[in-house]
Amino acid sequence: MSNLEAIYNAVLDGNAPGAEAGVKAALAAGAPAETVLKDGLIAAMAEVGRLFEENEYFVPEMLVSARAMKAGLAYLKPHLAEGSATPAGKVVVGTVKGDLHDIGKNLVAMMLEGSGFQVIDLGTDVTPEKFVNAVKEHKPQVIGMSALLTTTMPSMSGTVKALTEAGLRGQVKVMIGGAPVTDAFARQIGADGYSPDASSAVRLARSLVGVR
Ligand code: B1M
Repeated sequence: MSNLEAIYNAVLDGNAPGAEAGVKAALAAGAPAETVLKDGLIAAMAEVGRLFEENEYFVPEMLVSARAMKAGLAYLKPHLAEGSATPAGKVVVGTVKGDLHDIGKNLVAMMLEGSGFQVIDLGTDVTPEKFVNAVKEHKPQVIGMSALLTTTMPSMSGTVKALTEAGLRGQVKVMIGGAPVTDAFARQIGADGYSPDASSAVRLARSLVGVR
């Protein structure tokens, strides 16, 4: 079994030490961090989602798989950082109100930090008011919202409205992402951009703050 298969199986089995050991072994064998992420960890979570849809996995299985993914991700974090000497800007990130999914958001935060952004992570279940208060307090150039549930996507629109009502919309760019989110939805709610994954989120944030 290859190291990537070992990572994939460990995440599917909810085996956190196995996922971490697999990531360690794959990196030691020379696999690029991006490959370990995409073909090992992310591929496994996609399969977990499929199994959940097919009623083969239930919430407890999803939860232990998520823990295993996080264990692998924690070890991978320093290897994903692209590193940049110039501070690129400040970004406030969070998963929107009612939504507890944080793996993708954490990945985006990690990649942003790695490319030189200062990241203020508000965590999960973040209300529009909390985003507004964070903009007042931290004065970021960008806020980044993540949603994994179709039912929580409207909270992104709520946050854009709350920023407008607070007179802050002109001071901060808004970027959004998450599996059910689309470019069309971003345009519909008046966000400044959407990205489908963590690498493109970094490119988007850099373009929003005018850093090449
Ligand atoms: Co949930 N869940 N879940 N879940 N879960 C999904 C999202 C689901 C699609 C599964 C399915 O049915 N196939 C489904 C949503 C259906 C829908 O809305 N249409 C679902 C459901 C239904 C639920 C519950 C309602 C289940 C229940 O209780 N009956 C419940 C809701 C809880 C809540 O949030 N209130 C629930 C709970 C959970 C767990 C807690 C068990 C766990 C989350 C643990 C955690 O995050 N700490 C969980 C998991 C793990 C999943 C799946 C299997 C995996 C999500 C994940 O981590 N993917 C997911 C199925 C799936 O997505 N295939 C599913 C890996 C991650 C790297 O990808 O998050 O997409 P992703 O992030 C990507 C991009 O989207 C993008 O970049 C990331 C990296 O490339 N991105 C951004 C994300 N945010 C971005 C922000 C940006 C830019 C890009 O800019 C700011």
